[in-house]
Amino acid sequence: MSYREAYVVPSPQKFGGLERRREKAHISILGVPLDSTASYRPGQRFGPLYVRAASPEIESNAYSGEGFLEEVPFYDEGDVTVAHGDVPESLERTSRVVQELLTEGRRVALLGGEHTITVGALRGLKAFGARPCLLVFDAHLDLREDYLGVRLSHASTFRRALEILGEVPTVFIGARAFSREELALARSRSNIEVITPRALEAMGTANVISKARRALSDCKAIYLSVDLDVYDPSYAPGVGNPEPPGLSPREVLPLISALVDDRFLAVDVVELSPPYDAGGITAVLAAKTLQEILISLASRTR
Ligand SMILES: [Mn+2]
Repeated sequence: MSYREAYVVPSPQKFGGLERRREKAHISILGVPLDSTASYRPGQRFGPLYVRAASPEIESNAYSGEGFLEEVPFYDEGDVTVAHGDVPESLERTSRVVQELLTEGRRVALLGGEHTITVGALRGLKAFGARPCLLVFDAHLDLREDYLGVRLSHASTFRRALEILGEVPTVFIGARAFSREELALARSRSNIEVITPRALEAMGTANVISKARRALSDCKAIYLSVDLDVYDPSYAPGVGNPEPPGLSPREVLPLISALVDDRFLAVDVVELSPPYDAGGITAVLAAKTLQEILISLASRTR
């Protein structure tokens, strides 16, 4: 029995509303409905469901490119069976399934779930034999050693990532909320770039793209993580830890489209909390974001 058969349950709704043949797909969508360490606004366990429900209701064309979702050879595997309350076990299952999908020659697009799921995904990449650089869209740095004594916390995601991967080149875009210690850690590492919303405004999108490309130029593999709280809360109110002011979709989507290339083995879109999603607009934006990622990935990996 494969790990997928053991730990993944099909979702009643497929991303994009599209029924696909698994054999013909080389990108797998994998929901991870974990919200065990949510510290402020829980409900991320409903994230994958609400993104899938919103996804068929938007047009399928890319915002920044020429592609369409129906041209992307993806398959929606369903959701990892999260062991609610047992974060290590939930991450272990995520890691095993991600490793297995990569071994089958697939790329993996994870749908959160709280940001902690990234740790499970990165362990899976490492077990697969990859040591990816990181491209992160997030209001936060998530570099705390622990959060209120909890080491496997959504607030410590990239501290754990540094332990798993070592000091890989890492680019944070949209970061604006951090502790003094997190900022000091980021500044002490020459291969960590932090591009705040104010820096983005001052530099302009084209310069941010060049800077990020330079920082990631030596990477053989890259992992993209999009925490929906990178967006301004007016666009994305339904997240675990909203932090004003943030980026607009007109800034984020073109950056994603410009930076994603064939080195991206896995990606995630995390932190949607539907119970706090006034008007359901964050779920729609999450669907749009994942769609943009998938189209960019497919157009550069043919
Ligand atoms: Mn965040």
